[in-house]
Amino acid sequence: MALFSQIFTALLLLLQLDLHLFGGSEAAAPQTPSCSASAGVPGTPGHNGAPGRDGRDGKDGAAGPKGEKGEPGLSVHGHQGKAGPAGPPGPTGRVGPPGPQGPKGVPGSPGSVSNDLITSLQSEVQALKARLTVAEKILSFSTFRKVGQKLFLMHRTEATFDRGQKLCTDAGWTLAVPRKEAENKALSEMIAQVAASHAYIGATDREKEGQFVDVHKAPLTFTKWKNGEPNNNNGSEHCAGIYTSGEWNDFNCDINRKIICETES
Ligand SMILES: [Ca+2]
Ligand SMILES: [Ca+2]
Repeated sequence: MALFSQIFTALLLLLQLDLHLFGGSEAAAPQTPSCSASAGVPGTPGHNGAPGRDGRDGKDGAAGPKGEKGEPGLSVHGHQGKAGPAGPPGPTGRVGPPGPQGPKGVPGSPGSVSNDLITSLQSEVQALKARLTVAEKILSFSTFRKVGQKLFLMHRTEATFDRGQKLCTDAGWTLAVPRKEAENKALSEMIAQVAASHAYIGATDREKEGQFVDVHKAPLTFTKWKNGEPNNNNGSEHCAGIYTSGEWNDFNCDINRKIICETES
């Protein structure tokens, strides 16, 4: 039995020593009260072990940001690829605002109008101008009467005997001279129609006092003098006139009075 206890104690010592050599930091095993021993000297730290083996691969990470668009690629022969087919036409756009006025063009070359055509056109223009002139003159007359083939026209303005004659001749007519009662009546009615009292007629005794002649210097074949006329009042009445009553009087030629012209229709 004593031998067994000594063996057991020796094993404990060996075990304790082994713990100090390989454990280091472990606390010393409790000693049996029956054995007394002093603490051993700490051993020197051991060397670092060899690196361990690589660990297993980690899980896939999140997708990174989208990269920038690259340059067009080149074909295998080093040339840029052909453009694709044209796409379908797009919708018609809105009508834009009018553009600015363009520069003035150069004058065109003279045409090749024949001389005959020019002459014809000039003739037509002259004819139209003549008709227009007559039309304008007709418009200057306020009223007219037709007796048989004779047409009487009263001018819108009053004038002296000489001025009145010119107004008539400018239109291609003459100062009216009634040749019969129907014509004399027509003139008196025209005077009344414009609310006038009298008008000149184409008869004068300027060349020989008391002998009245018409505008063609022919003796009068019809007269209707008022009683006591022509009286050549003050020695200055040489131009005949007619009242609304149809009666005649010799007047001063320089006074403005109604003017009636005549023409054959
Ligand atoms: Ca007279
Ligand atoms: Ca008189």
